[in-house]
Amino acid sequence: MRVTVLAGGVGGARFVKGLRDAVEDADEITVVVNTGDDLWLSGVRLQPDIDSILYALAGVNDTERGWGRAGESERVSAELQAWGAGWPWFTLGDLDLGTHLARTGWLRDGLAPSQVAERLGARWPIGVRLLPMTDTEVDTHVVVEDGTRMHFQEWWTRHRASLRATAFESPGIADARPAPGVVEAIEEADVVVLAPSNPVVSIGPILAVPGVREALGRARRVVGVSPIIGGKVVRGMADACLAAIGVKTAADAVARHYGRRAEGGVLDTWLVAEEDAALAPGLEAEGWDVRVEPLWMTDPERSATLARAALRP
Ligand code: GDP
Ligand code: FO1
Ligand code: CA
Repeated sequence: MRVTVLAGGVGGARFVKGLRDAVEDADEITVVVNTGDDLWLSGVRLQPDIDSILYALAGVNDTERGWGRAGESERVSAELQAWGAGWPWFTLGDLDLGTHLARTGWLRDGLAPSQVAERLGARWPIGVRLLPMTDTEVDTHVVVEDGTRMHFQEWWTRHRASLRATAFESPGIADARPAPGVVEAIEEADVVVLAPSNPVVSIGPILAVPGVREALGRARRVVGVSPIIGGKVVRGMADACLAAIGVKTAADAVARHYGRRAEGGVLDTWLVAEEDAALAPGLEAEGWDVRVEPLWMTDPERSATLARAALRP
């Protein structure tokens, strides 16, 4: 069974790990990853969501901190700080820097980000194919209350989403193209799954790449998993992001934000948590195929159970 997942970082990674356990032939999984979080810092290119998924699938991620490598050290970062280089609030771990140096070197050699992702994905037997959503640089920017514009990482990592966001922008996205293989992966999959990732800054940029929505329109079947459980985000800042675009932090509001394919949206089926079962009748009355499932990915077993639920016809 061919499965294509649209995903951000940690929520996406947990889901894809479960999916890899749930399907017999993991080689048939393609993950189209958000690149809106990407940035240039101290001369290297970072791709946080790609790296989060890569490290998690390889089992080398820092599960406590939620980003970067396990067993990390920060000697280079301390030197950068002493030089006054980079961002003092953004740590480039030594092991993680190895990834960024390799990536940046290959980019300098002329490889496209999608070719770089293929190389990065070949180091460990991760099983799945990782594809950046686009080879074009379309870093997400945030506009805050007083009109200031900043990189998403500054808003999130430096300010911890404490500055009220009024808009998320993806400069250059109108001219971006899906990376080679993205459209085919969506069109040829038996099922496309929107992972329980941040709807605004993880799934939003993927859907904003010209051609992706059209490809989803031609897909066999598109299933979405709610990242909101009981009116709350499980972790992260999706609530602050949703508020900025005028969407309530609720599983039914996120479904309506994505929309049904029958009405020009992107989804056929929407998975909500048991805690949100009361929201199902309202969506069903609007024609939605809603399924109530256990959505907590607190261990590999539960993640695999959720993945199986997403694949159920
Ligand atoms: P990020 O790029 O690292 O922020 O990760 P993603 O965008 O892929 O995922 C973040 C989203 O995952 C958040 O909105 C969380 O609510 C959601 N999430 C995290 N863990 C779980 C879980 O166990 N179940 C569900 N349903 N959503 C989760
Ligand atoms: N998050 C932090 O909260 N602090 C950091 O210093 C930090 C460094 C970092 C370096 C590389 C990388 O790939 C991710 C990093 N993150 C850090 C996580 C990242 O800022 C965000 O959580 C994600 O982009 C949101 O998906
Ligand atoms: Ca992200």
